[in-house]
Amino acid sequence: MARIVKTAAAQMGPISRSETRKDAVRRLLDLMREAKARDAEMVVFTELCLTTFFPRYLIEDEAELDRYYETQMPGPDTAALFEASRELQIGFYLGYAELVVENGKKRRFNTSILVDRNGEIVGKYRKVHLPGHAEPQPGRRHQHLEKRYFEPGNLGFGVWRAYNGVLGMCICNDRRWPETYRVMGLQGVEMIMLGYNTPYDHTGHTDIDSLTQFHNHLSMQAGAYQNATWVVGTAKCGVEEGSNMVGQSAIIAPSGEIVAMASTLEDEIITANCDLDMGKRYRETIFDFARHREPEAYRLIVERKGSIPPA
Ligand code: CDV
Repeated sequence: MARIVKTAAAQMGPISRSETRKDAVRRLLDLMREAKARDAEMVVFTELCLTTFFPRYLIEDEAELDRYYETQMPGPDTAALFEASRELQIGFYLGYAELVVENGKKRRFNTSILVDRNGEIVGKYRKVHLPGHAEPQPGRRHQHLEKRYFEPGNLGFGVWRAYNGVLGMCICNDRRWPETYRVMGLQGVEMIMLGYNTPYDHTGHTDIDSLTQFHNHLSMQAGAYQNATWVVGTAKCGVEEGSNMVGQSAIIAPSGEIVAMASTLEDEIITANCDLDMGKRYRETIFDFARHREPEAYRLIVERKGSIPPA
């Protein structure tokens, strides 16, 4: 029997700094209902989708900073999403800032969860590749202080048996790193879900920044093709508190082809019928990892330190 998962990517337009959690959840619920109306069984929300992208600010007051984080999931404001999931029988991926207290110490992560069609959390991921800086950078119009507000994820790149397949998660900057996809690819992943907040001015080098859209799709399409997996990438986009962020949310097949793409910079649902068996043709031929990968050769090269001839 074909394993088709009708999947939605729920792109979000900007969330202003004054918008409350309840406001954001209301928008997510609208998107979820629209996804359901289009027969989707899973909806992929974006990174940090409950608040504005707060790492652009230097926030020195701890109580103020804490307000951007969830200390429980579901919590009082997010419970409605889980209830709607159960009621509508639609699952979701959700990105949020997570605050946990361990041994009396606050720990902060940029986190995503995978929820099944009964509103149960089946997987959790914490962002590994944190971009930006720990200290504000002089001369920048917008800061990017993820290294200040989060620690690198400590859960690895797991995969989960769900939706009749093998699913994985990552978050935003992770999508630019081949290791992200490959670690999940080696575990047989069939669909990777991710959310992103990508400002156009992220490097400060105009020649690189002008390629932001190209690099967005390049990373996800390459990751999909080279690991024979679906990739569902969902943006928070548009001009958020003066920061201009890329949209182009996309559903990408294991061929590397984009099969659905957002056309606005606002809240928008796109959908595709994702056949989880599609990656098989690639995994059994060009990307048959067991037959064609050469891990011993990779190890020798990485371990041969100092082997670069002097200039
Ligand atoms: N939120 C992110 O991780 N954004 C990064 C930008 C800063 C480079 C991204 O990779 O899109």
